[in-house]
Amino acid sequence: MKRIQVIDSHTGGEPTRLVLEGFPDLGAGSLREKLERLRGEHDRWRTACMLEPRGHDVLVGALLCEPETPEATCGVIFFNNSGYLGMCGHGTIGLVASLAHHGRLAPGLHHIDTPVGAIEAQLHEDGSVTVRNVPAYRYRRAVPLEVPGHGRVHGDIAWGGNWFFLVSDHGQRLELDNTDALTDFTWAIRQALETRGITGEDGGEIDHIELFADDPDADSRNFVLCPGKAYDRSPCGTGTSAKLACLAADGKLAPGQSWRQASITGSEFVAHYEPEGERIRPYLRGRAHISAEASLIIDETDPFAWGIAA
Ligand code: PYC
Repeated sequence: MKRIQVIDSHTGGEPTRLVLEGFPDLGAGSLREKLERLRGEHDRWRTACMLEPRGHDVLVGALLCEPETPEATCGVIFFNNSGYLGMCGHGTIGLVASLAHHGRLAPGLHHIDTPVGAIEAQLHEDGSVTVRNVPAYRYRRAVPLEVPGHGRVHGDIAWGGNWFFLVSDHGQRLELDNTDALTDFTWAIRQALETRGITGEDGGEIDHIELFADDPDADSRNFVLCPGKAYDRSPCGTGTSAKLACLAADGKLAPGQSWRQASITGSEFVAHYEPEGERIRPYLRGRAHISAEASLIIDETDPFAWGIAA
């Protein structure tokens, strides 16, 4: 029997499973190198935690790692049902809330290393967390895309810690009772991007699709399709960062000005940015709640010990 110690939380409805102990030793080196070792040599540990019967499509995993830099409290590698994420905003908020719940972290400022760079997280006295994300930028503006069965849309390509295609002229209804149609539509966009070879800078795969609409209570509402085809129940921290980069590039949001980004479920992040050379530095504030402390058990005689793979 193998045991994996986890804490489950959700940030604005989007779940995070923090792995505290039980994964194989990933050896020395940078978090990028450790991620590649996990992907190349030990990926079944991800699938055991993320896929059914222990996990599900919506879940994001966060593997707690040793810090890479001296000032950091910890390092983290994010993953989900389909693979690995560069950064994860809601997951960072979940990580901080879970470590605080476990008595490992107190209110204050914490440096955290990720495979795509160092970030900071401020745990506030009220339990909310402000994430200072990696720098974000818009790579291309209003890229036309013919989506089979749906017609032409235009999207910005932006980096917020993952690559996003951000679409406003979609004609879709962004409501919780319409998520099947939104999933089909955004999946068709993702496939069309792939078919046409449209990527982020340096060929980075655009694996998150983000739709926007007006919201009566916030500055905007989004629907974000994640790489494994589940939609984000939170406003998506990296997606909100990508949105801030586009707003900044269009001169529609000033540095320091608040942006309230609502999700399709009605949860919210409050965000702002600071200019940083050609890029912007996004800040996102949100709140996570703990939902479970558990040991996942991997019984080698279980035919689905390492998850039900598609
Ligand atoms: O909050 O950055 C985020 C995120 C990425 C995928 C799911 N959530």
